[in-house]
Amino acid sequence: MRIDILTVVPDLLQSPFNHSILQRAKDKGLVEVHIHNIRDYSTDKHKNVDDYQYGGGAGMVMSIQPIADCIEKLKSERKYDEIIYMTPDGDVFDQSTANNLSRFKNLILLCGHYKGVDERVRQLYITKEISIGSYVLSGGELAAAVIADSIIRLLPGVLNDETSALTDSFQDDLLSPPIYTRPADYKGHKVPEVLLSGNFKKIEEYREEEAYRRTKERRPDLLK
Ligand code: 6GU
Repeated sequence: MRIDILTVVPDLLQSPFNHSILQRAKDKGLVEVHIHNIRDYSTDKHKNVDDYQYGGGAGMVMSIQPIADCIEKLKSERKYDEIIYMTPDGDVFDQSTANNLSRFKNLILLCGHYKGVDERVRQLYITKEISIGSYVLSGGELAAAVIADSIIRLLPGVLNDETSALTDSFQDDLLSPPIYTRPADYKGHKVPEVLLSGNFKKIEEYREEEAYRRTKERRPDLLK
């Protein structure tokens, strides 16, 4: 998979992709992440990327020209499955969207900044709009990192234990059960006996029950 991220703050996106699982995915050649600085595409003599809003009002609007030129260049090089605009008024992101996007080959993520992009960018280029929740971020960059992470970890071969993405919270609409590692007794706080029993049927039952209990308590909305 190839992910192209368009931003006016490329520095914000360097670090997330150079660690841990995402770094390993890149090293294994399973994903390429390309960060593009929208400012590099500005034909304005001051390399401006934003301007005042027509009709008046506070806040700057990202101009169409540099974004359009960047997207046109990318589109001339390969076919994109989705061109996604990161915006608080988009569809709220969830695991099923992550699953769907992980099947694609080429994605563009456009990060909004300031008041957002000129509406014509959305009309002409954007095929999908995503929000990561009902709160406002300073820009779409952290949201783009969130969705890229959730997609990349689903690509076959990225996780060590191939089944481990399948047992994630949300993957079957349930939260994960509690987990423990050594020691079995920490200052009198003990690991549940069943997990030490070696009885795999009992262990599976315990985990299912606990996953259900936790979901009912914390996220009853997932059970509907
Ligand atoms: Cl995608 N962008 C911004 N700026 N704020 C958000 C968001 C995106 N999702 C939730 N809040």
